[in-house]
Amino acid sequence: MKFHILTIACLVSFLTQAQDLFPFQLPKEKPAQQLSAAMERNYSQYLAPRPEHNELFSKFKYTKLKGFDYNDDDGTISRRDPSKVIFENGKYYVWYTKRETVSPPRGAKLSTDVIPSSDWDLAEIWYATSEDGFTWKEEGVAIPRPEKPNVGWRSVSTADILKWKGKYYLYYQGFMEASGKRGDDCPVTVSYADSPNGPWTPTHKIVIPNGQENAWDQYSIHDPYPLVYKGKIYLYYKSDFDGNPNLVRMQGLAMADDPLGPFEKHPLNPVLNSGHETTLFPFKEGIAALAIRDGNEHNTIQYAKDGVNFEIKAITSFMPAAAGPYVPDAFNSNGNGRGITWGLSHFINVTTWNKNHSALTRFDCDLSLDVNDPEMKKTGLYLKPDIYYSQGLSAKQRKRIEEENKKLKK
Ligand code: AAL
Repeated sequence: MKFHILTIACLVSFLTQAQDLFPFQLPKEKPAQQLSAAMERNYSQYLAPRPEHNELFSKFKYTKLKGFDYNDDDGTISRRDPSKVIFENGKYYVWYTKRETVSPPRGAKLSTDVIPSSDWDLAEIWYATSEDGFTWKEEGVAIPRPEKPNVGWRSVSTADILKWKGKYYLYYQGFMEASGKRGDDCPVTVSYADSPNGPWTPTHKIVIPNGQENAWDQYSIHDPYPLVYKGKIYLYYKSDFDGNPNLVRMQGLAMADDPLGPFEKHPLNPVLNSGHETTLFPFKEGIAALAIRDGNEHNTIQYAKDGVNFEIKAITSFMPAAAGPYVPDAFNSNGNGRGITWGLSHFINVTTWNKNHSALTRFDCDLSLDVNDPEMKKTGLYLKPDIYYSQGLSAKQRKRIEEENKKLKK
């Protein structure tokens, strides 16, 4: 009898355990069984349990653009920080920082009225148009540097575009001293026009001011990025703070009912704890964001149902720097954001430091609810060993390792 009871008990425990084993086929929905923390979040945190079905996961593919000349990469011409791409008058438009100077950047100490301190010093906002997004025609300057002492007299850079009630607004960083003299300090100003071809009227006013003393954004307001959301202008921006060498970069939100302000900063700022430049787009009823480098959550794609409280929805790699996507519904998503599939971004390390300049590039991805491109949903990156070795140990690190070896042998 004892023997029988034992067998039955073993059988029952075996059957219950068997029931709880995680199935061979990955269930689409969270299975009703106890899960490890990793499996729990695989179902609760991401839009789908596998990246192929996760609408906010994508890899990124890059294509060299045609139509931009860089003076044989001698560092005297730079193009960087593209705006969102918009489609108007039968073609795509983009705005970007263009520096054309007598020399490459030489750092704050060596900078003069004509020698730039940084890649975005002594710059202007230019624009280009394209029929297909691959070949671009540089059309000319949209925002020149204004006369001293107007906002941006030293440099205007890093623009982004808003279309609101039939008018166009360019928001951009306005420097009043060479970047690097004291951090990368600047506020944001705005110009407006009746057509994307201009002419642009500068307001000469600070529209997104620096934060008050001791606030995270007291010195810099970077990368203004306007979207229309819930009938309002939601302008995301980045600030760098905590002073060198602890510099940290996070992103905040300022909202307005009128493009010329007043903009009210969100009380919960910063709303993204990671990312360098700002790249966001309406997605379903909320807003999605690319958090590229910097911060604990670098290399993630995030989503906030309310445009404010962002959560990680995908982890990826090789993200586009300073991306300006083509966001067809940037200004009219009406709570049904469709996502993005391409845009322009920049490479800042095209050459060596003494010929430093940046170049615009095209990126493609599938972060769209309307496109299903399985090639963009593969997580692997097949990089040649050279790429790894080019990011290899520094001389200082080699020295540390030598010391460690020596210690062992003593
Ligand atoms: C960029 C942006 C801002 C910074 C500098 C130029 O990538 O974050 O624009 O000021 O670097």
